[in-house]
Amino acid sequence: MRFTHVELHRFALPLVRPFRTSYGVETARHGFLVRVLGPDGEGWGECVAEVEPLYSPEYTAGAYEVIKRFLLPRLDPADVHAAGIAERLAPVRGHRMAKAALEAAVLDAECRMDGISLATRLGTIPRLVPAGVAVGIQPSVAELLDVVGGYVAQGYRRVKLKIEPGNDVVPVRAVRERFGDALMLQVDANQAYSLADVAALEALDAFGLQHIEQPLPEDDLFGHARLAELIATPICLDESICSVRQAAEALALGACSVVNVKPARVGGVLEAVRIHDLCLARGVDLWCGGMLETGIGRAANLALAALPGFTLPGDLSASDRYFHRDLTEPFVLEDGCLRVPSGAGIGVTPLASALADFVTSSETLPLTAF
Ligand code: NPG
Repeated sequence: MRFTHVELHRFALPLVRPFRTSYGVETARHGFLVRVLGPDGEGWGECVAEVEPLYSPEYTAGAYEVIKRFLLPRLDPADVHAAGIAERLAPVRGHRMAKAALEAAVLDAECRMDGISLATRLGTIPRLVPAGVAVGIQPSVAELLDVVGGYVAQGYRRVKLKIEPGNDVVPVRAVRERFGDALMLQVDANQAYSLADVAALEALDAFGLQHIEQPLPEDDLFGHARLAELIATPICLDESICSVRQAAEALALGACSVVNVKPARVGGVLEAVRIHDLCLARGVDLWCGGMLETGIGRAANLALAALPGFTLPGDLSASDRYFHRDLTEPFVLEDGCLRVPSGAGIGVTPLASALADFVTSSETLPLTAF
């Protein structure tokens, strides 16, 4: 496709409730949208990097700068193809969230031009996808039970609790006791433990968890493999897996038996599809992670999660779990599921009124041949 301009729109969107993890608290999403435009059409993507580099080394202002200074100049504006973008941008090391946002916008534009949904392009059909919900660390067990109870009543198909050392066995036991064994329950540690904490992690074996996500530091595949021998709860990796190669490596080492894939973390939805294909071929359970996306990022994640290898509900929740108002028409729960948009591309666009209210600055960058 031919593109002449790229727009970057920074936004600030308050969260309905603070989201506390082992690495910090968030009260609002501060991200930016990428819009590619040209004579052949336009498309939207969302950059999910966080304000501070606490979940991963990337952060919002850095991703913005990288797109402007290093990624856009590498595109040939007369001939941009989503399938070739990753290779084109490969000389720039890392910065996968920045690359993923740009690829997402181009992919959306291509699908819109072809009049097909992103789900169709990825090889599946728009359908209902089971919705899961991630629950931040709460100030007390009573508040945790209230929050989880609200989500269970809404029909979420599984619940993920954020945990940290000292804030694990007690809340998990309380949730299990209140909501029973039928609730699909998993925990996410965001790298907060070490092998020295094996006793606490072993204690979680009593609660029939679907899995524990990323207990140890991201670069410790051997540690995860060792831990897998010491505890019964299956291990899922998130931060450790940034490419299909790393996914294959983690599986080969026995570092995990479940995979979380986030397009942003692995450099784009097309690499995420390669991880899907690997997990499907190996019979490994897979689910789609979330990074508090607005409707723009969520729509793309939903299209991905409609692929057959996504065997577990993802961190894909309705808009009202995150925001009072989304940037797009809201995603709503339908019998514990979210509907993959069937319109062309990601099937949604930002609402002008939401952009007017939540965009804090916009910039238009001409694309010039280099
Ligand atoms: O539903 O989008 C969601 C949130 C799911 O817990 C969630 N995301 O560590 O996986 C995570 C966490 C996260 C949020 C990571 C924001 C990075 C940014």
